[in-house]
This record gives sequence, C-alpha cells and structure tokens, in this order.
Amino acid sequence: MLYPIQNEIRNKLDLSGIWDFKTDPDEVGEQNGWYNGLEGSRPMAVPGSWNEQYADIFNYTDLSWYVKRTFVPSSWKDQRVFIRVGSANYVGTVYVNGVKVGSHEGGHLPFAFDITDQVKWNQQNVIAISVENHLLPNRVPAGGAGPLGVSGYPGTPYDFFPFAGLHRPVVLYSVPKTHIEDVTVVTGIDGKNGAVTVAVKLSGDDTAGTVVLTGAGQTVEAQLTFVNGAGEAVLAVPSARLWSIEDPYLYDLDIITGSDHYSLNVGIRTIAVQGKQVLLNGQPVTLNGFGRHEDFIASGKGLNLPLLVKDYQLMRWTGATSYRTSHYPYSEEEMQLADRAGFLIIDEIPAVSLQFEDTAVLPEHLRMCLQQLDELVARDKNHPSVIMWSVANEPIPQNPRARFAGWRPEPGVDDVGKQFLDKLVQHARQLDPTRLVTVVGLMGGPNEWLDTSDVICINRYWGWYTDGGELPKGIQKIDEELDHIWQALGRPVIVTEFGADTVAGLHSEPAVMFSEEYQADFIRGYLDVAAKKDFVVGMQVWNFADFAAVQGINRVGGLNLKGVFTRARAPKLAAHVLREFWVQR
Ligand code: BDP
Repeated sequence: MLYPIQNEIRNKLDLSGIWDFKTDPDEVGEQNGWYNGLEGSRPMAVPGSWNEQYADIFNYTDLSWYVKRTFVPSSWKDQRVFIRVGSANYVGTVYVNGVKVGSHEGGHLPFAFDITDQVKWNQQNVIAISVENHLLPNRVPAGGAGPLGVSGYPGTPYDFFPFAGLHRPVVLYSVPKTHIEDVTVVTGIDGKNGAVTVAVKLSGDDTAGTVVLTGAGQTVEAQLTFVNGAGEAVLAVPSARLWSIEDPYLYDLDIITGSDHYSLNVGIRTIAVQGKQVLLNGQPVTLNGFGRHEDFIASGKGLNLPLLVKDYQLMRWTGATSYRTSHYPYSEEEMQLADRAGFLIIDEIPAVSLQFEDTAVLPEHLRMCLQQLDELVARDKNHPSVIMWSVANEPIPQNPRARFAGWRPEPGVDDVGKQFLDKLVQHARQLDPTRLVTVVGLMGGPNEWLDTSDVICINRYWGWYTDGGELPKGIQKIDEELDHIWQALGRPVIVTEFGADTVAGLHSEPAVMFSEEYQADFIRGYLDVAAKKDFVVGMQVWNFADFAAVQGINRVGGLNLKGVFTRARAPKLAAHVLREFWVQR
C-alpha cells in the first residue's frame, strides 16, 4: 500500500479540516440517507478522535457519521481517483455521492477505494464516512473486561482509552490508468557496496520502466521489464552511505514507467541477530527508548504533526534512539520521521492483551491478527527504521495474577496460546524474511510463548505491581530473572516495558510510590542492572508520556501516569535520569 504523493503525474487532495459530524447510537443513519448530508450536525476536526472534542461524547464509541463536500480538480479527469483513509477506528464505511464504496475493519491501518465511477465533475461531491468502535470481545484489540484488573470504564482489557473516529487524514488521490500499484525495496550490503532490490507491481500493461537511485553524490540506474505486471531490478551502489542511528542517510528512489512516476526514500541497511547481539549493518546496536502511545490532549489518537516533531525532539533530548509502536501501528508520517531521525522501531499490530480461554472468538481474533499483519507489512515494509515486527503485546495466560507472585517455578505451556502465537510469528516471517519478529511477553507469562522470537521482549514491573514500595526487592528480581531468561532462551533481550506511575510534582524522601523520586530510582535501578548484562540489547521505559486510559481505581484522573513526561510534555525527574544514562555516559 503506497503512501499517496503529489508529483507531475500523480495528484492528491487532503480533506483534513472541519467535517460535519453526528452520532448515530440507534444506527438509523444509513436507512435515512445520512450519507447525503447530516441534519443537526456539529463541527468535528479530522484527523482527531471525537472523544475529547466534546464532553458529552467522551465515553461514546458507537456509530457516528462524518460528512465533507469537495470539488475534484478537473485535471484529474483522465485518471483513476481513489479515496484513502489513514485510520478509522474501528470500522469505517465510505459513501461517495450516495454510493457505498466500501468498508474496512481494523482501527490503525490505511485503506483505499477506487471511486472513479462515482466522482462528479464541475460540482461538489458528498463524501460521508461512518465510523464505529463497538467494544466487542471478538475484535482485535478486544473490548470488554480483562482479567488483570486494569479495565474500568469504558470496558477494555487493555490499558489505554478506546479513542474513536477518523484518526488520520482522509485524502483523495489520482493516478494514471496504468499505474504503479506497489513497490518493495530490499537492501543488502556487499563489502563497501550496497545492493538495492526494487520489485514493482503494475496495474495495467506498461512493458518497461526505469529505477533511479540518487544520493551521496551519485546516481545509479537500472531497467525494469514487466511480465504480467511485475518487474524487478537490482541496483549496485558503489561505496554506499549506509543508513544508521548516527547517520540516517536516505537515498531518493524514482520509479518511472511509460505512464507513471513514483518516488520514495531508501535507507540502505541490514538487520540481524547474532548470539547476544542485534546487528545493524553488521555492527551491534542497542534499542534504548520507550514504549509510547499516540495520545494527546484534545486530539486524542488523531495525527498531530507539531506534537510528533516535538516528541522526536524530546526523545532525542533523553538520548533515546528507539521505541515500540505500543500497542498498534502509528501514523505513516511518524514512520517517515523515524527514517529521517535514525530511530529503530519495533512495529506492533493491535494484538494487545489476547486471551485464549474463550475459544469461540479465537478464529475471529486470528483472522484479524493476520489481516492486520498483512496490512502493516504492506504499509511499512520500505521503512529502514522498522527493524522488527511485534505480533502481540502481553498475551495473557491462565491465572495471570497467581503468576505475578514470582517467576519461579516456571508454569506449564498454555497450548492454545502457543499455537496461536506461533502462527502469527510464522506469518510475519513469511511476509517479510528481512526483518526480526517478536512476541512481547507479560510478567509471569510462559517463556515457551516467546521461544520463536528473534529477540526476547519482556515487560516487567517488579517493584511496582509486585513488591510495590520494595524497590530493592524488585530490582533483585529483575536482575535474577534476566539471567534466567538468557539461560532458558539464549537470545538477546529487550525489556520493552518497565516503569512506575508518578504524579508530577509529588516528591518524597524516602522515595514512596507515585513520587518522582520513586520513578527515578526505579528506572535507575533497572538501567543499572541491564548495564551489567551483555545480552540485554535495549531498555524501553514505560512510558514516554502520561496517557489517557480508561477510568478505574488505579488510573488517577483517567490517566496512566508512567510517563517520564507529563501528558503536556513536561519532564519528570526520571527524564533527567535517562539523560544521565543515554546522553552523558
Ligand atoms: C502493561 C501493558 C501496558 C500497560 C502497562 C501498565 O503492556 O499497556 O499500560 O502494563 O500497567 O501491562 O502501565
């Protein structure tokens, strides 16, 4: 799925702005023709979640309608016209001039429909999109209560607010009738040279094309020959300037066919695991940084470009060079920034808090996990920053609470969960053999669930959810458990979550839970332990910033307060601790 671009052939019209909006709790909109226009609508910003834009719909996640009117430029007349929605959480249905053109399930990945036959020229077109985020148990992520006690109101087994709406831009774009439908770039290194393989899929019958790679003072070209719409070229790049954390160099790649032209950035790099290490371009790297959320005041999970730029600046200020897109795919614009900034990304599907007891919903869960993996890999496969696919976050074993009491003795395998997770890992590897794959494990979860991962990713809260207030005990447990995991699984480890809820401005000596000192000590303690272990290749603090969660007794003000920055992006003491470790050492 290519990102739409504007150039001398292709066109794009971004419909971001204020749309007409109306909730439809009784689901009567379709039969009453709301796709033609909304009576009694109110203004709603797109992109953006609807929840924080109006107080009366803060907790509303059911059906709603958005309508926008637009002309389509007449210069597009000889081309095919598409509507593309960056993200509609959870089901989005699109109508153009009264015709239902398609529906898409899954809240965080783009979808597009060909609307060439529906477009009206020289007059306004009515674009309507209905969106609903019913919190149903058969969805991914599932709605409803969870067994860990973090759920509250609205009911979710996962620990973030179920924001709903059009979260990313809606664009119209046009391409020639015979156009480049897909491009897959794979890079390799051969001594000092780079090898860039470009596979191109066409819709239509061009027979030949050219690929041109420009950058680092040189231009390399190769010819493409299409057979049944598919062509591939390999570019040898002498003395390639490799993409790395320190020098995230991007080449420009142009694909030119008889009728079309598409461009994208390419970073030449390799990623692999060897023994205790993750190797970027053959050199060991660490993935220090954060688990994050797309979340901000008023915009909710909506794309917020100034916030993105600011967050990158703040992450760099801490010395971070990596993060996980916990717990769903982030915006395409964010992945483009990661490419430019030299960040290493663990890219995650929304398979958060999967449960395996209710076997009736498992086929649906599997279908949606696989679909979202397909769509995520299709969207992000050309980003050099993306180095690992995460197929699940904290799948939940039976009796999770009992398992929290301690990691010893090791619990038995939960076979249903194991089979499910193995299928996801296998599918991700089939889709993309060039990147690493992982399952992010819950504290107390069975190690057997992780044993197909290339890198062992674990979330740990010793000293918080267990042994709260007894930090030395918690630190000792993470110390011992890391060694145990290395002995059991023998692969590099990233602690993908560790942290403590902290009320900004609350101070105490001695450090008590929820104070800035406790969070600072907690993070320092974990980082000190990790620094002694050469198989620990990354520490990702939970969380970069405080974020909206559902209301419950352990979420003060409806927020998860584990951010090292507040929701408004003010640093807590712990942010300075990170600088000590990641910038000053
Ligand atoms: C982990 C989850 C994460 C939560 C975090 C927490 O992966 O989504 O927000 O713990 O409890 O269980 O803060």
